[in-house]
Amino acid sequence: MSDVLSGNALHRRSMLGVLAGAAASPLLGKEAQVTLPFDNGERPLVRLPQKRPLIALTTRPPQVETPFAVFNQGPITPNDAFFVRYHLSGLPDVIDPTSYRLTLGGAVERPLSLSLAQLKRDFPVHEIIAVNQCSGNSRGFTNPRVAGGQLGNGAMGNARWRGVPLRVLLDRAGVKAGAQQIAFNGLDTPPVDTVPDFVKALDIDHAREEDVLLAWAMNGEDMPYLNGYPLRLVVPGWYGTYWVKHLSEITVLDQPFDGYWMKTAYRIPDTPDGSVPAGTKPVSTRPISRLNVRSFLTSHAEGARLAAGRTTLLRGIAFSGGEGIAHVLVSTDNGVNWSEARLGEDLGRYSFREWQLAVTLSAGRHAIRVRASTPRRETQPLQPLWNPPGYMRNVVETVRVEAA
Ligand SMILES: Nc1nc2c(c(=O)[nH]1)N[C@H]1C(S)=C(S)[C@@H](COP(=O)(O)O)O[C@H]1N2
Ligand SMILES: [Mo]
Repeated sequence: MSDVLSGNALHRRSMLGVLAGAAASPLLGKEAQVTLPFDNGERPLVRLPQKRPLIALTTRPPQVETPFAVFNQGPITPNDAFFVRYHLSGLPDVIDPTSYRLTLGGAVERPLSLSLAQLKRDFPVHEIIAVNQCSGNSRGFTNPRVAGGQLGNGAMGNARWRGVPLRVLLDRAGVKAGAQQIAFNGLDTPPVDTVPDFVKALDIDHAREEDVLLAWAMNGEDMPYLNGYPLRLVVPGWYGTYWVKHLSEITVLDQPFDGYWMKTAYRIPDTPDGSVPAGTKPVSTRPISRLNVRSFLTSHAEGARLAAGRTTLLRGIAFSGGEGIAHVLVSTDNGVNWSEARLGEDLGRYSFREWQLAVTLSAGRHAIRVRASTPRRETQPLQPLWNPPGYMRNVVETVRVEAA
């Protein structure tokens, strides 16, 4: 029985309800619904185990995004507000932390089978703050529209992850010469045999980088059930698809992994920026990898009203695929003039970085735009990039406000 399930009776009931495939409990009343700012953007708010009400995309499997206002409350996304994404409806109904084992096998000298207690006790512990963002975050804004989960901007979050570096376990097992990739499998399963199990792979050199973790804690607590209890892969700087949850099986391969979720799904056009002209098909594709740079205004929502002629503090967040943030520029006149925002505390190169800028706006409507860049000068495009799966949106955002 997991810590989650052995908690209070209410928790236990709702967890089992979700895991048995019952609908997540919808909220009632006026607050039950939100509208994301694109066509067919009406979404119910739902309650899932260990979560506050979040914006539902699907309930089976559970897929929810974070209400955007949460990102204005600090650079760390609280566990109970963190988004949830699953592909397969077969979630493990009970995970017993005493019988749970992580296996590491394949092209190694000494295969491992480790309990959670051993993982926590017998290896060096490493912590990192990193953004987990779904490749399809913001897909609902894609124009022309594309198939896939129509997400707003809430399929991302920033947390402090604690665990053991994968490299340490690889060294303990002794990777054989000629190993090429490492495959990762979790405890969730396909509902029917025709759907391929969710397995992801990393190149061996990448898997050996010191920041790639097998994490059991998130923001100082056990991994929330729906974020991968008891152990998940953390691949800082890379899209969430690689961050395999309920991780149970690691396999060292002497050839590239060719499972569906690498060979067919989660691929982007093999062009420098991963895009193709809107509505066209790529000639060839490659697996998605690093996050591109993004920034958001979090202090003011579309249509917000503020006082004209007075100082207003604009605030927001920025992040990149592992380089940190060098500059955030803000325009209050739809991109004609730009001012440099002041950056908040540096929590590491994979983290959200807060920014703020005091502005005084005259009466009238203003289009606020935010543009971040990295130390190596990667910056956000002024026009959206497009690709058929609707991945990697990072256009300079525009929020219209009214000063009066
Ligand atoms: N076992 C398992 N791990 C998974 C997935 C999944 O479906 N099953 N989805 C991946 C995808 S696409 C994303 S974006 C992240 C989301 O992490 P979260 O649910 O903790 O927010 O989990 C990844 N890990
Ligand atoms: Mo994802």
